[in-house]
Amino acid sequence: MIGFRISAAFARVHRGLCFLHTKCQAGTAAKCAALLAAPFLLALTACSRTPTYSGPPNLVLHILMKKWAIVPNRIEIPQNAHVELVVSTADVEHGLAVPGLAINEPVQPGKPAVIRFLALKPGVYPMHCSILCGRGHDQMIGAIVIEPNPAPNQPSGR
Ligand SMILES: [Cu+2]
Repeated sequence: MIGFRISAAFARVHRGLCFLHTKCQAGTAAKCAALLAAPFLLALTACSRTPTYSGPPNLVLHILMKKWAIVPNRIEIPQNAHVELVVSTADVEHGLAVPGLAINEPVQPGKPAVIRFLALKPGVYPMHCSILCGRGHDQMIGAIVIEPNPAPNQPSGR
């Protein structure tokens, strides 16, 4: 009886929390626990933060968002730069999203967004507009490229 009550309560909690599917068919407690854990694991991975720094930036870059482009659409940054992006819009509200750097900032007309991050890991990080702004919204794409620093002992030139 107690077991039944616990499992009924567990099922109620599970139904309340499980948003991965509409009709939960989890039959066993183990399956149910796995389903309950999934949203928390997703939440943990979604919580990755933009690496940041203290003090003044050593690289300030201006980005203009407009119907329907991000200007410039390719931004090259040396590894370990203390970056400040000043993002403005020429027309309506847009949003600058760089998922690989955990950046997603709305940009409102007349109010540039200031985004600071530490360019830690070399790579190509696609960026796009994250606020539906009209028919050309999908064209608002680009990339931030973090260039690896040469090894300190590497000879430069020929
Ligand atoms: Cu948009």
